[in-house]
Amino acid sequence: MNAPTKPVSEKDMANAIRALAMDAVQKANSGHPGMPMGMADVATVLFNRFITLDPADHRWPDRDRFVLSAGHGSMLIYALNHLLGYADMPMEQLSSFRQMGARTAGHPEYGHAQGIEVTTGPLGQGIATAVGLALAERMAAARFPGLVDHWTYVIAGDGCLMEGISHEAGDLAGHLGLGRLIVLWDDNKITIDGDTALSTSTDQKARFAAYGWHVGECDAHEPESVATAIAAAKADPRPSLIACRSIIGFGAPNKQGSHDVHGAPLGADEIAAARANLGWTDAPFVVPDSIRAAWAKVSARGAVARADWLKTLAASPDKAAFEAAQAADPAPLAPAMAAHKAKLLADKPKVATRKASEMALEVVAGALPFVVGGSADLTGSNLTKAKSQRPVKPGDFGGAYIHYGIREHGMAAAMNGIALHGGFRTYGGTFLVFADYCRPSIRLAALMGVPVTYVMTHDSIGLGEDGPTHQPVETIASLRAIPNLTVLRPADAVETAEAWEIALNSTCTPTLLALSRQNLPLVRTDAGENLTAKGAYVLREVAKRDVTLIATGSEIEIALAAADILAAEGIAAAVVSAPSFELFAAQPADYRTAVLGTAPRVGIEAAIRQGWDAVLREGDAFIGMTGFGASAPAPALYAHFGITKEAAAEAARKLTGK
Ligand SMILES: Cc1ncc(C[n+]2csc(CCOP(=O)(O)OP(=O)(O)O)c2C)c(N)n1
Ligand SMILES: [Mg+2]
Repeated sequence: MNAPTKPVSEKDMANAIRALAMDAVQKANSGHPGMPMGMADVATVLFNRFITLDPADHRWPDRDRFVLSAGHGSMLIYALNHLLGYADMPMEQLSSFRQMGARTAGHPEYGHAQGIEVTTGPLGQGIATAVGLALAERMAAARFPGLVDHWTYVIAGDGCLMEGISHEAGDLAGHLGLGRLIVLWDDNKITIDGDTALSTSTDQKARFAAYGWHVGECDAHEPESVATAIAAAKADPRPSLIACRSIIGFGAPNKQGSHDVHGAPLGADEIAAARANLGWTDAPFVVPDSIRAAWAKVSARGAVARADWLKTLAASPDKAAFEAAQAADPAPLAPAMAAHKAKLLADKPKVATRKASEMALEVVAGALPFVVGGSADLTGSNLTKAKSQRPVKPGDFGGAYIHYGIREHGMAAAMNGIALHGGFRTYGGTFLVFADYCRPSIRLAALMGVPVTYVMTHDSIGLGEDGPTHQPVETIASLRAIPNLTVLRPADAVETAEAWEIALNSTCTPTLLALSRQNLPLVRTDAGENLTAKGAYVLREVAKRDVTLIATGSEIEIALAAADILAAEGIAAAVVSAPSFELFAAQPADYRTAVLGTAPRVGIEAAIRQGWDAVLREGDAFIGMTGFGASAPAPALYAHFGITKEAAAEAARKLTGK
């Protein structure tokens, strides 16, 4: 008779995570074993008893979301996803941790592997993105009751809570009462430099309580303590922070509790000591079948839940509407926008592009019910609210407009979460100069490939009297530097409508609209083809070019006026509108050559020249800014900084020698 096998405990399940984390970091000779080892027990209880997901369908819309905000602990999520049985996370992925081509990147990357909901690593982004996930869950639940009913769980470290964005995110979540958000704080009192006492004295629980959160605590190495705390968090209607008192590197007898285990391999001797200490007898990258079977039960529970949900969906009168929101198909926008653009051509409105954006948004909101937006307290300036959009409020999530408050960074991260959740397309507004306050989240949107839209108004010295603190000069160049971000600076109401169509048809690239405060004339005379989508196009052609004037946004008006001056002098100037350098760069070479021509070129943009080498050559001229702006009315600023039709004409004369 075989000896009875010892039943597998949650401690055993957690030790599998610890062993895999130690072994993968050791093999890679790089990585962070301390966090996965310290939080292995918490993660085990969380997944074993609470989280519902099904690795057989990682896109199941009603799955619980798990965000590893402390992204340096990536081996925690890779080990979990391996043990849960995701098909794309076999043991070979763990043994090639951090190597070229492996899905097990240094930090968890959305889209590299199933079950990674959010790219994390820049501390604080995960918790702030999770606020967007939890908000989207409530908004979707309000629209489709009975079909959407899930939780967002976050594991965050001391670093995530020290980052400023955690304040914006915590405040917003507390205000909105996002009770399905549960943050498990790895309260290990250690960061890279050593004890957290080196750099912080904050009572984090009091801080989150002040935001209106439920706060709890647990012993991170006692499964019942963890389970009790999570159950209490679930029972409370507020968002929850659970301080999980943990020991970093738990299990490594000589190194645990010290910053030495944060981000370096334990070494062969300490791994051997940890194996002995934990009673883990298996070889590296080997998990006993009994422990695998225990983890498989977690996935089996999720599979049952998903099967039930599919039955509910099949019987739901909302099935078609739910699936349409999931697909977020922008097709209905095209005819509505065509009618809008035809009306623009007839009416020829002279409006700021921020106003043109508002006009386009009315069309968007009418055509695409899954679009939700907001602004960081600048709704009346950004003009981001369509009339039909009701505000989202605590306890009333049926609205489509989010008052983000003065929290640009939190907004940009929440937008990522809303987009990643699915069921919505989303946008958010602020002044362009405050793109810098959003930048880490914009960068992650671009890296993850989430098609959010930034509505950034007051895009140059043209905003006038608010002065240089508010006048972007280097901002557009710095945004053009972000890979996989489409920056659009439309020149009139037609280009602005086209820009919105580009944004909403984008599938894996975020879009940033740089919009004017000041009024601009309608320069387009037809709207058959979306010319903005080409990035740059010939707005005014001449028989034989002496010079090509290339401008963006509000400076198109200047380019056209300069061309008129030159024409009167017998100098033939073509005008190229260049709303997006990225889209232009993606055009075939022969198109780009035809648009830019061979004649001398003058670039005009009320911003610094950096980046204009995309369209200007050695010897071409640039009319723009060389430093910060000033506080004065816009026309006086343009004259003062020499961004005028006269200056453009003079530059053209010099280049052509005429
Ligand atoms: C925005 C940002 N700043 C700095 C880092 C580098 N960094 C990675 S982990 C870490 C310390 C984090 O401490 P904690 O969250 O307590 O993690 P633990 O050491 O407990 O695993 C730092 C500074 C980062 N990843 N992101
Ligand atoms: Mg820590």
